[in-house]
Amino acid sequence: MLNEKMIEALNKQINEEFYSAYLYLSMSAYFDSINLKGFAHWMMVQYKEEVEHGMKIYRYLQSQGAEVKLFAIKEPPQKWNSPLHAFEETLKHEQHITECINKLVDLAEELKDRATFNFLQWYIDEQVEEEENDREIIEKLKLVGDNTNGLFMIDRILAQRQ
Ligand code: OFO
Repeated sequence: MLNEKMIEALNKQINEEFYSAYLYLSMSAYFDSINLKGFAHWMMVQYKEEVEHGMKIYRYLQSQGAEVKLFAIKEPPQKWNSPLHAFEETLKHEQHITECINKLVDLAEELKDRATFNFLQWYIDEQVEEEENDREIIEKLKLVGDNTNGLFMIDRILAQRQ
């Protein structure tokens, strides 16, 4: 049985994950509007992953007999100054999510909640991977700068994301 504090924190994290999904769906629409279909595809895959991150917590709460509570999802931005700007914002957002996960792990430790501590390890690894992916794309975007051919080359690479 989970502690009330942990149930509340996990329900808040579901909201964080669904906001992440909403943010990346908005970015997908933005990239589509500037004809960068590969970028739009990459963000659409990311959107789906974030929904799954939220649903994993949703199912975990249910498996522990705890109540799932869904809160209002805040409105994401709709425009960015450039693809580089969008990815810099993505990395910033993921760093914020990493902090949220770290706080959840701290709480699990404080409460000696071993099941949740164990459950959260997947998210720790996932955050390392997500931040690394964002940093790689940022580096590529910085390398090509204003070069349109370079940008379309990255677009073709991002189109391949499964
Ligand atoms: Fe982007 O990892 Fe969940 O939020």
